[in-house]
Amino acid sequence: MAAETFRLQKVLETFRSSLSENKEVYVKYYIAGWQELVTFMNSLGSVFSFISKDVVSKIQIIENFLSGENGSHYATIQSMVTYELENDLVDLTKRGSHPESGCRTLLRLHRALHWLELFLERLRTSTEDSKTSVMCSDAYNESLAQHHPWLIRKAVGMAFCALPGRDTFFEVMNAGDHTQVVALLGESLPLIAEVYQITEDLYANNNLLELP
Ligand code: 1PW
Repeated sequence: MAAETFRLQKVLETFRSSLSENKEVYVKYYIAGWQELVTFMNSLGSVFSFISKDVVSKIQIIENFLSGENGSHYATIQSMVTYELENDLVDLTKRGSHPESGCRTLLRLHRALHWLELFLERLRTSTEDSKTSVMCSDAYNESLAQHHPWLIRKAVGMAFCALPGRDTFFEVMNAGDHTQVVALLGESLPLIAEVYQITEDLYANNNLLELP
């Protein structure tokens, strides 16, 4: 169990802080947003631990870049992409001397953010008899699954089956009653979607969407 309690409000706040005035994405807050989501996954029980472990290790890789000697180049996703590309720090076609570049690591989180966005949108518009496992796997099949090999898809599918029900999800979000959670989701989702789209366009313009 996580020591810290999750609050949906904090996710909203970190993603809000991640957007600069000229629509660049601050890596520090993007990662902080993910950190919150890890706390969320951990509150859902141990079935999610293999998923959150991978996310945690990716957060760590990016944090190491941020606190390293070239950290200033990692201030925004935009500056990271420019810096890594200009300095040949990205394996573009197959994994070689830069297997864990900031660009490829963040791309994994970026793809997962799309899943999260689709899932939270389903949760927001769900009804009492909607099943979290179905919402989660529909969102997954529409997004992240295309990037995962069979074995991972199987394991992820199994984790979904063990998910708690809709009421527990709403409770874990820790943002008041159902109506309040739905309202907060309605406020958070456009922000998450905007951060996602900015990153998607940046990666697309630089041909980085298929980094190995
Ligand atoms: C209920 C809210 C949950 C939202 C969190 C979504 C996180 C999804 C992460 C799935 C991870 C499954 C296990 C790890 C798979 C890795 O192989 C994969 N990582 C991701 C984040 O997709 C790809 O990373 P890799 O192997 O290319 O380093």
